[in-house]
Amino acid sequence: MNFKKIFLSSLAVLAIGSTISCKSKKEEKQSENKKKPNVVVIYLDDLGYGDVSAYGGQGLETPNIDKLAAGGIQFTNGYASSATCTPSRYALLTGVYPWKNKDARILPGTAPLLISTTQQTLPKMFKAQGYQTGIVGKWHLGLGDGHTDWNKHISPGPNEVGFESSYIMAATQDRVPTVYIENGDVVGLDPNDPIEINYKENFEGQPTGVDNPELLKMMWHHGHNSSIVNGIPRIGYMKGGEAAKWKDEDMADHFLAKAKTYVKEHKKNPFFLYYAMQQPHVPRTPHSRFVGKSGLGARGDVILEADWVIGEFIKTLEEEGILENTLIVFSSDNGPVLNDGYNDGADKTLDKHDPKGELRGGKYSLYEAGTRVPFITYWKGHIEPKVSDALVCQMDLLASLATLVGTEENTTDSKDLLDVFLGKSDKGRESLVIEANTKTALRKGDWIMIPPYKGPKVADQVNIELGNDDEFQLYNLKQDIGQTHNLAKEQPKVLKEMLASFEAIRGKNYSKVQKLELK
Ligand code: NG6
Ligand code: CA
Repeated sequence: MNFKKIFLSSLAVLAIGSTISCKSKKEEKQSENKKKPNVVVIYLDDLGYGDVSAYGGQGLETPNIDKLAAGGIQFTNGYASSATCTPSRYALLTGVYPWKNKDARILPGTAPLLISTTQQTLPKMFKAQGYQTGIVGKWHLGLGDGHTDWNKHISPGPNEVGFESSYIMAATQDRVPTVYIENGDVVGLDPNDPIEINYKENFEGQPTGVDNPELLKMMWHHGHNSSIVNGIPRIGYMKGGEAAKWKDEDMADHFLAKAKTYVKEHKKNPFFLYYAMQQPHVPRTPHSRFVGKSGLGARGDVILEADWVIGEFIKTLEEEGILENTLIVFSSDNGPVLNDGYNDGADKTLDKHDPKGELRGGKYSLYEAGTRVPFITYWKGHIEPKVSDALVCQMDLLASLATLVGTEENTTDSKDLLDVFLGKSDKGRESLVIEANTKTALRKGDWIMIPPYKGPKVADQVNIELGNDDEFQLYNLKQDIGQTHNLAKEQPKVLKEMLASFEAIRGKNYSKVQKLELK
């Protein structure tokens, strides 16, 4: 026997063997990955607790959202972290309380990226587990370093905080720049017509909402009187970029087409898609198919449009054969507002419809309607449908979805409530600090405590009760969902305990700064 020969041939066998086992391991991993559910977060903008018929909303039918509610877990105590957009989106994507970041406030279109590129995020968590990650829709978390040249590649942005593909509007529909941005580049930009943006002063000779009311198809009520795009006056000044400007009435169809394409192109392997729709935020610009459909004016019409879009999107998941392997989370970034700066008749055409439902307040408010929003988890064939009164927050999705995809997140603020989101438990959070314009309040059990805050009781222009009061406010939400009876004086012991729990989360220093003291 030639030992050398035997040695070499056994080496060859070993080598072939290890290639085979390597390959099969890879295949194993791939097939394991195939079984992992896709996750889609459908996130509306300013949709109220009473805007969805499944939530008791009157005078408006939202059949497609209702289907999600009827076939999934419909949360009645589901919260955005905040009563405005930017902080809520920050909490959703980072799992961190937004009041821990002093810049997490409504951002202008020129603001720098609010999320640090070193911070953990929902899409980064998914990506690390082999997921494909994408965003379609509203961003409003800042872009670049704050000195963005919109004619060059814009970075950092969603692609630098975990989204492998992004198709977004930078801020809001009422703020410039009014263009779509795909993976950091303005879509359809003509280099001979560069975009200039300024939030302080106008560009010479450019018409504005204040000076040129004759050019407007939608009249402004407060703010929103700078540059005019498509006959709609906006917040901020913009010059150039004509070919790239979006058509407001087509935005819903446009984003829907992008979301559908994303699903079709990524369905072979697990994906996380954040679909951030623009409705019913101002300016409310329903496609002509929906104009007049609700009988409640433009706000009702864009809610019907959004509901239709959701139906179409779910149809796509079904047609592509992945609905049963997709967990859908549906929610809204903050509560409702009627007149948010345009005379679009939203406050005149309500009939029986009350966007805040039985709740008090609205967008911008520390009362319930500011942050308590429609919140649904739906996973066909995997979730036993029910209504859950567990206390949950969008901020909890990071820790919870990490568990879903087989990893663990070391988080303080984001709680792992996967069992609650999948309907296996009703044990939600013990407590939650909610936020409105950097002011905070504590929800714990059935109670909510709103510390005394200076400021107007009712926001001037939008006509919404903000929650400011000279006294502590304490409500039992189980008995008094409309927050009509302040129990702070009748229940001093509960109030004391609530303040202690609040301070345990917010820190004693906050109380000191706010001069929160029990008499
Ligand atoms: C406010 C705007 C409001 C809306 C909001 C942001 C004015 C007077 N009001 O400053 O119209 O754009 O910001 O809404 O400009 S959010 O849902 O994105 O937080
Ligand atoms: Ca919003």
